[in-house]
Amino acid sequence: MKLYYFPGSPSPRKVGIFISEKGLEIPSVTLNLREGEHLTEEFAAIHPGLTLPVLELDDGTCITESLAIAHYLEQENPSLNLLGTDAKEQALILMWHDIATFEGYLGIQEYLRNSPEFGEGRALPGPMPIEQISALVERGEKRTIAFFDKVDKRLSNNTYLAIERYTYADIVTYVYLEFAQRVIGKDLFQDRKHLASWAASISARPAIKAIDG
Ligand SMILES: N[C@@H](CCC(=O)N[C@@H](CS)C(=O)NCC(=O)O)C(=O)O
Repeated sequence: MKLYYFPGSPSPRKVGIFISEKGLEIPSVTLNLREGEHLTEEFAAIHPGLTLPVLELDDGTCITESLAIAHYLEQENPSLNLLGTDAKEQALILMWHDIATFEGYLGIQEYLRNSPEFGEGRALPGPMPIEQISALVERGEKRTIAFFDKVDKRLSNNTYLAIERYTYADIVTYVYLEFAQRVIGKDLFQDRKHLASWAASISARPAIKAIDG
């Protein structure tokens, strides 16, 4: 088994934290997305969509999409359940995963990938050149802020996002929060005290400290 990975980008980082939480040792190949190390024919043969992460199994099967990789690893390594033990838990975790990804992550991506600093023709990942739309910068920021307002409200009477314990929904939302702070450069903790104390408890987790060194 081999993980194609880049620790500095949100989708691979979610899987990296998941693996660290489970205490798994999976050999990895780092491709620096910022340097374009994934934009090669060699990597296209592994994943024509040209995104990370990719989990290559020993039989050559390549699993892409971070949620699918997490699901596979959870089935194979059930200890420290992160994706729910029964139908209700699983549904709530997937529900918050989707809310976070569609409302949070996509908003941040709209902001980042349509900003003048981002390379032209790369407004969406993948092999096809997609031009930027500058109006999406402002819309992306609005979506992102609205998402973290929603999370702060949810955390005002819940310790964790989806259910009463730490799950993959917390991992993805924490990674998107770090990503938003870095990209949008606003203090998202100001006036969001529940988000701030939740983030402090997540960042103190040994599994996260372990991968951040
Ligand atoms: N749905 C995919 C998204 C994968 C994705 O977009 N990964 C980004 C990094 S966060 C990427 O590889 N981007 C390559 C590029 O921008 O060229 C997942 O969950 O893994």
